[in-house]
Amino acid sequence: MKGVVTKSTGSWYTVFSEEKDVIECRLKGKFRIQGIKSTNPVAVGDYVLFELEEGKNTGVITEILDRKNYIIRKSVNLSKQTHIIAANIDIAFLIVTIDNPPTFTGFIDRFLATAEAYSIKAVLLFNKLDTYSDDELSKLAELEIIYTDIGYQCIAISATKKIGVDEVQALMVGKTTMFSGHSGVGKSTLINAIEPGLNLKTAEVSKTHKQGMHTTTFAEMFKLSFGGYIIDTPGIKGFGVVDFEQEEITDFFPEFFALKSECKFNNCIHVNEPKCAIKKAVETGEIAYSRYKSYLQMLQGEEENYRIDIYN
Ligand SMILES: Nc1nc2c(ncn2[C@@H]2O[C@H](COP(=O)(O)OP(=O)(O)OP(=O)(O)O)[C@@H](O)[C@H]2O)c(=O)[nH]1
Ligand SMILES: [Mg+2]
Ligand SMILES: [Zn+2]
Repeated sequence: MKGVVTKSTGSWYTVFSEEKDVIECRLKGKFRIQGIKSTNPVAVGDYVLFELEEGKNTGVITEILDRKNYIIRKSVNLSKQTHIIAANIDIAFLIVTIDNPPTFTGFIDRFLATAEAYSIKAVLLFNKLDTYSDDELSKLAELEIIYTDIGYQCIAISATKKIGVDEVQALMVGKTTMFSGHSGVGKSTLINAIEPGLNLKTAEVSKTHKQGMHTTTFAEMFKLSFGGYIIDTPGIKGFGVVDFEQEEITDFFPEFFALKSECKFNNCIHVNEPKCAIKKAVETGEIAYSRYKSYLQMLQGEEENYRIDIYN
């Protein structure tokens, strides 16, 4: 039987199938997927083949079908292990809040670069619009210009006041989409606004630390009544990128990629080389300085420190 993994909690996988509706499955033996060393061989969104276990209400996953794509990150803790966030996604929405909690450009750019690397369409949602001060509104406008200019759709929304939610929903119809972002940005709240029947657990952001409470603890995929699936994910602290080659990082920044043929050296990494079109574009303001800074950090393999404000 064929099904799709909607949730994974350690050794058990919840699989949704036409024949059986929902069934809890385990993995058969040892599973290894070529080329990926990850903590989870099977991810939410994976299509799998499974067999029923005799005399039980459970199943055994025997095969993972080819993935259209997947998005992976390196945990920023000591283990350095990689984790597949989700597979077979049509759009990865990154939910950003300017404050409460703050989402900085280093984090946004790592997420976008990773989506580029794995050929996944990414859209930025700026949530909690109802709470923005004038300063925050101008920061929002600045970010919207930066990201729209380089080809990313940006939507300013309020999940609680239902501003812009219809526009997000329209993009989700008939697709498998994913909400990602720091804890407390409103991923689960937005899903509740779009599909109220799901009634997902949400929690207030800590007032003293401006951080979310890590309310959602496992990625989970839900079927949408208007067609399609949404994957809610647990808040992520940092987004460690997975071993990119220095030279290929340019290709994951679309506005760099568009200019790189104008660099004097075709293996230019845009740091110390003369006649570098990217550095020149940063000087003239054609490329945003925050993007260049994120690029340099990724080049140096630095883990982003998401508490440092790098809007400027
Ligand atoms: N004012 C305002 N509050 C919002 C909005 N969206 C979400 N919130 C609040 O933000 C808090 C966190 O929301 P959650 O939906 O739990 O956030 P999450 O991204 O799912 O967080 P994790 O599950 O911890 O990753 C809750 O108190 C929500 O009510 C919004 O548009 N405006
Ligand atoms: Mg949540
Ligand atoms: Zn260059």
